[in-house]
Amino acid sequence: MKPPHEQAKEDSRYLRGTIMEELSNEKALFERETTQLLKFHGIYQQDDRDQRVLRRKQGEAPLYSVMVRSKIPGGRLTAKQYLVHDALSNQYGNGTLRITTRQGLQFHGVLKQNTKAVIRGINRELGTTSGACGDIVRNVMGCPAPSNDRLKVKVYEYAKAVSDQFLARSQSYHEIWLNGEKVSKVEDNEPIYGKTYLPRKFKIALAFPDDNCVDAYTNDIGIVPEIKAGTLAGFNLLVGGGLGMSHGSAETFPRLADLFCFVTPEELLAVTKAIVLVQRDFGDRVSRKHARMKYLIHDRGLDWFRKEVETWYGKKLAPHHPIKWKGYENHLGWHEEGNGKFYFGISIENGRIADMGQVKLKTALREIVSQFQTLVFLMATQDLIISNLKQDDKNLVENILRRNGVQLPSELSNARKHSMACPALPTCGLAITEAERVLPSLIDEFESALEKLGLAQETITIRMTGCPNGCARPYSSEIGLVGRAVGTYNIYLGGSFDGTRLNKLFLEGVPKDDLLKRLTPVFQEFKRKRIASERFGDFCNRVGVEILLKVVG
Ligand code: SRM
Ligand code: SF4
Repeated sequence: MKPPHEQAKEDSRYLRGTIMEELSNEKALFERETTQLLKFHGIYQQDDRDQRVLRRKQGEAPLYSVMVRSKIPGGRLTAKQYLVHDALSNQYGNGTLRITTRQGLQFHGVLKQNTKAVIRGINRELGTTSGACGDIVRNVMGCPAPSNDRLKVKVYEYAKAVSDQFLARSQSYHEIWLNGEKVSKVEDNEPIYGKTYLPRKFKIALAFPDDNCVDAYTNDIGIVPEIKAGTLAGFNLLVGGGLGMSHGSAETFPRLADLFCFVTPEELLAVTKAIVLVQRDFGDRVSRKHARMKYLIHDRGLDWFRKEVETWYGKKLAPHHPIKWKGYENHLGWHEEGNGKFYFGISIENGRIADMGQVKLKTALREIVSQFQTLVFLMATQDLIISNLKQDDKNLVENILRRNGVQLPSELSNARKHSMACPALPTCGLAITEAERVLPSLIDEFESALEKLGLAQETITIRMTGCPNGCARPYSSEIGLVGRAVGTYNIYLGGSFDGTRLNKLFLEGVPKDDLLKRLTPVFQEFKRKRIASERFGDFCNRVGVEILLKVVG
């Protein structure tokens, strides 16, 4: 007998379930079984956790709404697509938009009865929410930096082809959200996924070796192009990355992907498909905590995995080539993109696009995108690029930002520009404690502490999450702050700046107000004992957490 979560997928008639019926009832919430299917359509049912306890005391039901996530391969949006998200978030959401750590865009606070209007609005501009969540291949990430470089354009086309290959083929999305009726007489079928889709979410990212801004090693598949003598020789593939874990459960852990094989451009689609099929057939469908491909590879070994992929692919795989990583770019500020055009990377604190007090970020972006009809590129660092601008536009763009109280990247500290937090409270149902709402003030404190030590120029990645699931990728940062209990965090140290090494647990259960106090001696030791221009993460890794613990006392 199948476990209930697998049986539910099988019985859902390719993700239909009773979504259509429930959309037309009066209830404020979807039924529990339906919420699992809704994820495949890009929707999460949530309730306002700030109000949960009070409402319970008053005998009222939780305040339900949904989060809707747009799936945006490579984070690329036309001006119209960006503006429709902006308008829909005002009309149907909580008035904010949130750039995700996988280059998606989220609406929070959408009432059940408005879900369809939001999804229709997105699709009208040729966007989609299908496959943004659920046990399926999620948004395929790629470096967002606009470029007219012939090879980069070509590589992007391959990334798009990989993304397209894994789109759901079922008509259920169209039926439920767009047409209300069957669009095709052809029987539904999912040639890659089958009726039960994948055992768990599946993530793919493409990164150039000179810029790991998408954190390729934290994905189920990382795709790394190899350019030789001005031509695209092929791609090195990484497999088995993933970050989610649970506190106190040693069988769950973050894992970086292994270098796996080298493929020619012609082989890329077939080999990535074979990898997904191996995970489909052998991934754990009983325990969802153990269902990601990283556990399959960890348990059975890379040699076993390779044989299975070769069986599906029908050929031997070529060994991988060495990759020389050169860092990661945050793409903030002005850059040339070719053909006399420029792009501008704008830092968005924790990805939240909102008008708050004097800072009218959302208004400013709307004005810029409408006036200059710029393309918009969302970054895996929760920031945003506007592109296709002329030299003469530069001052005008900066003036719009200034007029709306938005700081330019050059005016922000390194600590702020290199930090990320997940949404956590009040929307995330899994949050143990705060992240997005407390990181900005924590960064204020970090800024002044680093400045006092003469370390303000250091670029140190600081990432915070409200639980151990790892949505802001805290385990691949130099300082990871992971919610442990209400108001307390585990501190992780020693990851590399470019995301090619995981950090290690340093201290457990530190109250929020003590975080800086516990880290200051480490910063002081770094200042005293770093070698030449050694980075903070490399220093912590070289010295080791055991020695650093003695420093903290
Ligand atoms: Fe995540 C679940 C938000 C990137 C690992 N994640 C969730 C949910 C949907 C909570 C839930 O299941 O009820 C969060 C919704 C919160 C909210 O209110 O919006 C949530 N995850 C996010 C986002 C929005 C965080 C952000 O700051 O941007 C990111 C959306 C990306 C996107 O556009 O698709 C997001 N999540 C990630 C990443 C980072 C990445 O993929 O690069 C990870 C770690 C990498 C990985 O997958 O291993 C991540 N999220 C998880 C997990 C743990 C998965 C695991 O293997 O154990 C969960 C929980 C789960 O799946 O059961 C989760
Ligand atoms: Fe929610 Fe945890 Fe992800 Fe933060 S890390 S968004 S608290 S699931």
